[in-house]
Amino acid sequence: MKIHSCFPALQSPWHFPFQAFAALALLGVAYAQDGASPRDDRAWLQSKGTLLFEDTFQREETGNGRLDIGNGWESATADRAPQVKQADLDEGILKINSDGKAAGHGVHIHYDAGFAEGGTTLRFRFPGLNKGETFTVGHVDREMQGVHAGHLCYAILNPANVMLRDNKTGIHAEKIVARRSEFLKRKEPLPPDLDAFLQTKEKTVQWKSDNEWHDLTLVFEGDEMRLSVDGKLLVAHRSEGFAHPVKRWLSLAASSTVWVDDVKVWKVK
Ligand SMILES: [Ca+2]
Ligand SMILES: [Ca+2]
Repeated sequence: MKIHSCFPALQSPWHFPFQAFAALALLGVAYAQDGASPRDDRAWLQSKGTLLFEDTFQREETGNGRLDIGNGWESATADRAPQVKQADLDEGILKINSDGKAAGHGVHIHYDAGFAEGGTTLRFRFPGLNKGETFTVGHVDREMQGVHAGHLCYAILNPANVMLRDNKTGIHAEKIVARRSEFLKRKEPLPPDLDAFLQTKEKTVQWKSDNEWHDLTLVFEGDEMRLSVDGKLLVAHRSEGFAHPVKRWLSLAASSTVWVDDVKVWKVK
C-alpha cells in the first residue's frame, strides 16, 4: 500500500504505528465503499447479487396441498398427509409444522431458486411449541446424477449446535450410500477410513437456540458455504460439493415446528 505519499510529513517515532493504523482505516473505507467486509455476507449479497426471489408471506395459504403456499413454493410432503397443515401462513409468517408420523417423512418445502454463487437471507424463530425444535436450510438438485434424491448440502440448526454438510460428495453420494448402508444395517461403526472421509464433509459448531426471531444468511462462494446468524458468521466450511454449479431448490425442513419470514434469494453468479 502506498500510504507514504498520503502522509509525507510524518517523521515522528510513531511513524510506523500511525501508518499501520492509517492503512487499516483506508482498508475499512475500501470495504465500506465496496458495501461488504469479507465476512458481512448479507452486505455481500445485497451489493454483488441479483435478487431472484422474495417472499414476505403476507397472505393466506389456499389449502394443505403441494402448491398451496403459493408464490412458487412446493411442499414435497404435503400430499403424504393432506389432513395435516404442515405449512400455515398466519400473521404474515410461514409457520412450518412437520408431522413425520403422518407424512412418513419430515416436512420438505422448496423453491426453485438456482444459482452457482450467492445465497439466502431469511428470518426464523423456534416458537417453542415442541421440544428440540430444529431448522434445516439447504439445496437440492434433482437433475443431478449419482446422488441420492439430489441432496446437495444443508445447514442444520439444532438446539445446541449448527452443522454445515456437503451431502453431494458425502453421505448422499450413491457410492458412499451403498458402502455406508452395509455398516448401518449391521449396526456396526463405520470403518475408520470412511468415518474420516465423512468428517471432512461437515463442520459443526456449538450454538444455543432460543425462541426469539433471528436473521439467517446462508451463502456459497466457490467451494465455501458460510452461515451467519444476526449478522455474525457462525460457521464456514469448504468442500467440493458446495461448488455444485446449480443450487437448484432452496429447501426448508424441520423436525417439528419453526417459523420463517422475509425469505430472499440472491444470485451473485
Ligand atoms: Ca393460514
Ligand atoms: Ca411477513
